[in-house]
Amino acid sequence: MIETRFSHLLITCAVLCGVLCHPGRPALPDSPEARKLFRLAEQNRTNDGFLTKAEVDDIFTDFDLDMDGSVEETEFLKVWAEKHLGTPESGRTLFHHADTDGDDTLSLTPDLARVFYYFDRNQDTKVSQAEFVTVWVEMSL
Ligand SMILES: [Ca+2]
Ligand SMILES: [Ca+2]
Ligand SMILES: [Ca+2]
Repeated sequence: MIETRFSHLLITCAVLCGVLCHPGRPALPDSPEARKLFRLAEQNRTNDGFLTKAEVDDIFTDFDLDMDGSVEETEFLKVWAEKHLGTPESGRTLFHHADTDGDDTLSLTPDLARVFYYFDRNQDTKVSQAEFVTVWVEMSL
């Protein structure tokens, strides 16, 4: 009886360790926030299950609060918090990964063009939910 309980405890520990020790490395990266964002953005123009470049640009426009054509870190983190997209740390990390030319602002060119190219793993000019979530999680780590 005690031995059974002990082995249950061991299994529970092993499962917990597996989850806790590799929080960023599940077999398939997943993020409920990214999936929610994808679903909302994906339907913005064509409700076809894929994000087009125009739909990705619309996400950018959502973040550009003062509509000056570029997204500063403060704008990004404000919208990030409003949309409940995750911790401020992961928001900051994602922002700086998306800022591909390192000038501390996100712009349509070159940043968003490069980000879209990066999202579109199989180069079919549209982004599936799996592609979006995978790259989103990679960029926020
Ligand atoms: Ca779409
Ligand atoms: Ca702006
Ligand atoms: Ca930039």
